[in-house]
Formats: sequence, structure tokens, C-alpha cells
Amino acid sequence: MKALLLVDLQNDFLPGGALAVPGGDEVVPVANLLQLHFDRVIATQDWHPADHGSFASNYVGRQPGELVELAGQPQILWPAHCVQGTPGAELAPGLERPKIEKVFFKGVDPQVDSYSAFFDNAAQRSTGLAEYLRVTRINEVYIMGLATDYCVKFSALDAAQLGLRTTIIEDGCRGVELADGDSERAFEAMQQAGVDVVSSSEILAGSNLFPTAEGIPVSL
Ligand code: VGL
Ligand code: ZN
Repeated sequence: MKALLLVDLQNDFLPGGALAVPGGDEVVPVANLLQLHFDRVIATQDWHPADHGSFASNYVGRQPGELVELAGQPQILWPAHCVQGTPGAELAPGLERPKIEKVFFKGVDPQVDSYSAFFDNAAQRSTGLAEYLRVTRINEVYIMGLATDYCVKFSALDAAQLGLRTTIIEDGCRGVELADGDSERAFEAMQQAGVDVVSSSEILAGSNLFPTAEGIPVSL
């Protein structure tokens, strides 16, 4: 069975948010349209405690973009973002919710970051997503969201590693691009790992759904 996995479509990753991903808002309509095409939809939320070790503000004299070590792992420092219970951590206001059957939360341990929707960066803690997919008999995942070069990439690599048929929806993703070309390299790394890369129109082709000029899907 197939599922659509919506990665971190949260306010802090949209323009104006604490860790704004350029064009991040543009993928919300893509998510809404694709949701009509999938029977199963699952989402993730980056969900950090305020004292999270990935926040530059939790160190003296450190700036976002600098590298530190966190629990033995190299860690990029970010602006404080997606703090549990704050508006920045909420799902994008324009995102349709009724079909989202379950949300998995990640990055909850202050001492370990978690880019992947499946496992934290130290490959210690599972979010529960892998077990959930197994017991609910999903063996094929279509992934989109934010950000291409971090959470989308590591989620897709873990999905492929777990043996799931994994497809990434290119126009449903946007990257942070700390370095120019990071998103491009992320797509290459995913493809190298056996992940298929498609556009949302390829998925929707043959379905009776298409976007109108207003972005509101019409079903024939
Ligand atoms: C993300 C950086 C830090 C992401 C989350 O969702 O891609 N990136 N936390
Ligand atoms: Zn984060």
C-alpha cells in the first residue's frame, strides 16, 4: 500500500518563519492537491524543546551556520525553530488536515537532532514511523516537504534503507541552500540510493484531478 509523507510543513520553515526556506509556502498547494490522490497521508513535525542543542542561541558566542559537536555528532547550528507548542511549530495554516491520519514528531531530544522522519541523527531513537508503516502495511512512500537538503533527504534515504519503495516529489520540496546547489546534490544523493524522483504532475496524470488557475483542484 502507498502513502504520502508530508515532511515538516510548518510555519517556521515558511517565508517569515524562524528558519525560512525560500519558496517553502509554494509547496503547500502541491501537498493539498496530492492529498486528494492518496488514500493514506502521514505528516511529520519538527518538535524541539526550547533548550535544543541545535539552536545557536543555546550556546555562548555561536551563530547559526556554525558547526559544533552534539552527542558525538557534527551538528550545524540553526536559529531557534519549531519549539514545541509555539506558533512556529504549527503546521502551515493553508495545509489541508482531514486526510492526515497521523503525525510523527521529531527532534524532541535536546541532545540529538533528527533530520529524518524515521530515526534521529545518532540513529538511536525511532519516531515510530517505521513501525507504523510496517503494521499498517505501507511498503511504498511518496515524500515531499521541507527542507530538500535536510529533513526530506534524510527521510528518503532512511525510507530506501528500510526497504520501502521510495519516491520523492521534486516540485513538492524546497531547500535551505546553505550552500548553493545543496538541493541539487540532495536529489542526486537520493537517486543514488535508489529513490525515484518525479513531479506531482506525473503522479496526477491519469487521475481526474488538476489544479485550476486559482490553485483549487477540480475533480471531474
Ligand atoms: C530541518 C534544519 C533543522 C528540516 C529541521 O526540516 O529540514 N532543517 N531542523
Ligand atoms: Zn530542527
